[in-house]
Amino acid sequence: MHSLDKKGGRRRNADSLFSFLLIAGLLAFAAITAACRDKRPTVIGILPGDTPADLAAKAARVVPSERQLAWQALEFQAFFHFGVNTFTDREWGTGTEDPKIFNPTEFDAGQWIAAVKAAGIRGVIVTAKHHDGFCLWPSRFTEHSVKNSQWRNGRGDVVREVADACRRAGLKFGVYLSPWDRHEPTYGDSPRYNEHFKNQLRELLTGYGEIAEVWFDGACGEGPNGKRQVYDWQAYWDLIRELQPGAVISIMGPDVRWVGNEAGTGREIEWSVIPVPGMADRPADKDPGVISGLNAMTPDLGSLQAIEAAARRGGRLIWYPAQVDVSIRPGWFYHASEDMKVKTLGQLLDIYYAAVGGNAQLLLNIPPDRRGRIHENDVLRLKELGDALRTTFTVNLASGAKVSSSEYDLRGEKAFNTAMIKEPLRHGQRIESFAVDAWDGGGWREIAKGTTVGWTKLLRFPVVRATKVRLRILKARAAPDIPEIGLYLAPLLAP
Ligand code: FUL
Repeated sequence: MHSLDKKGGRRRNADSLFSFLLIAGLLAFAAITAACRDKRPTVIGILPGDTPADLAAKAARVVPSERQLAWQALEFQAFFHFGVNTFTDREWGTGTEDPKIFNPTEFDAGQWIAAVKAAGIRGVIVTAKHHDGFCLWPSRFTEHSVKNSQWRNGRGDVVREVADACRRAGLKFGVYLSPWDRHEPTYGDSPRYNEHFKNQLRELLTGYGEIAEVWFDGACGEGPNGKRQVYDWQAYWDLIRELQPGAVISIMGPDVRWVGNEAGTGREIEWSVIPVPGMADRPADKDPGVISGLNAMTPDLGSLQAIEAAARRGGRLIWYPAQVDVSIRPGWFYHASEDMKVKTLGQLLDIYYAAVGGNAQLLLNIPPDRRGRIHENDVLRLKELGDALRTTFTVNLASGAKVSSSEYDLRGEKAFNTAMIKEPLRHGQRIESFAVDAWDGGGWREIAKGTTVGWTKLLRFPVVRATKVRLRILKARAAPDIPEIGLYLAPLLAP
């Protein structure tokens, strides 16, 4: 009995040990799988030996970082170019301007934010320092700033007031800090200027609450005999990651790329997965080769052919989404002579549909005037734009539709002229081409088609009346997650 018990007891012990190990093993396996899922690579090496199928599979596995996803979800942001140029009527200052000329008479950051919020804008970026070196905040590291202006007797801080107004209104806040500085005497003395630049960055990153985006301009007009500054990008990026880990670093940065023009047009085919030269295992923010190795103006950046060509040289695939920056007026800064040249509602809608509806984020510049206010003409246009977008996108005629595979039963006949397709990007960007069909009672009729989808694809077409629609994925790099679809009736604009 005893021995039996013992044996039985031992067997029971062995059984429970086995079950314990099995469960522990399964749990460990699940944990490892989950960890791998969470840490799916945002960079994947590509090699000359990779086949087109290998490359498509690799491209489909690159995913955005959390900060990139949050940035993409903003969709539409405002740029504010404001500074000494506003008072000299120039686009690029020389750096020799007297700070006293900066004197907005009715400065009102709340008015800026209300104006852009009316357009549906969700974040803003202010030119804390443009190429002329004049700082809109009272930097401790230069005399060339608001502290030596007449505005508020030198006690004002534009960056603070805009940041506070954003917070009150629930908008994200970001800063443009021009690396090129025509005023700063240390510019061109590379190590000293790099320290100076980091000091200024630190002030902005620690003194104004959450910063959602840091925008580094690539422009430098020094010319052949000009100063040559070697920027320490890695040090700038490390500082941002340390002090504002949620901020994306744009243009001369690893998180967001310039779409390649300032006209408000994106690419018809816009991939967020882009091949860049550099070390296969190096995250984009640990290798400034990302910005030196990519020409953002190249028409085809992310097709499989572009990836194949890049793979022959060796490199890596990174998540590098596009931002479309464009001004509501011809210039970036305010010029009274452009008061009648504010883009029309039709032009702004075209830009919005191409950018936000073309897998990019729209950064629309609205320059405050010499009063320190957004001019009435721009305010009106922003409101018109917001009204048009709200009228269009408030009622989704496909919501509540009965969905079977990718067919949407609209529960009765609906009239629509706009479609929205969204690809769940958490798992990567995969769709290469698609078509939308409507059921006209007797059969399916193609009403729209397109190439890449990504964050959002917006399609406009003549009014369609249908009881059912379906989405056909024609080509994908890997099986895509089920896309979301929206159908809308946009009001017709008066010509
Ligand atoms: C350019 C600058 O030179 C312009 O002045 C403006 O700031 C634009 C957004 O970027 O590179």
